[in-house]
Amino acid sequence: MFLMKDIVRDGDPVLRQEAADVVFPLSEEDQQLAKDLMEYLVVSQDPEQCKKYGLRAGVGLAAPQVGVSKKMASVLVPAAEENGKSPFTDVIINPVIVSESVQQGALTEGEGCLSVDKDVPGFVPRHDRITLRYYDVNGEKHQVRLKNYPAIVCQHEIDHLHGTLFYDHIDKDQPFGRDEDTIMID
Ligand code: UDB
Ligand code: ZN
Repeated sequence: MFLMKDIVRDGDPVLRQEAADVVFPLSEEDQQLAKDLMEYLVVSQDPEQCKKYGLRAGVGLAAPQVGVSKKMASVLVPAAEENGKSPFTDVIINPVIVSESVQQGALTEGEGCLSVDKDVPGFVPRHDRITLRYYDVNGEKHQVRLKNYPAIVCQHEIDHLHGTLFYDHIDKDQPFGRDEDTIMID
């Protein structure tokens, strides 16, 4: 099981690398990685276990964040955040955003990251809606349409697979500046 000590922090070059495609069928090692990435989220979202293991409650975790430069990430959006409409939970492998809305969206609270210990205030403009194509652990291909919070989480995780961190998107001169038509998502 992953603990905070296993999570790679900003400054480690692995977080800036382009991750490699995952090969199917998954090796034993990659299967275990998929399980562990999801387990971290499940355990960390349980208040008791979160405290017991000293975790930060996570909604997504990408393989490079545990030092593995492969295109794999787990996403677990808790029910309350799903907005009732586009729930999303899976381990996403070799994900590609095949289309995206012109409409931008940003989290009201800004973003943080399990790999970034400091607070970086500011809006992180992203696409409000995306069509995501990915493979699951069984090698099955999925194509899903996501919006609002689940779409933001997936874009954050996919960024990790390309060496991008959330604060790269924050306007340095006007961190809380935004286009008139950017939707705010809580
Ligand atoms: C997070 N957690 O996991 F709505 F149970 C953030 C951290 C950086 C604050 C730990 C988070 O948003 N927690 C959360 C939210 C809920 C319900 C809940 C926990 N990430 C994931 C990450 O760093 N992945 O690489 C940061 C998010 C910011 C926007 C999307 C991902
Ligand atoms: Zn992150």
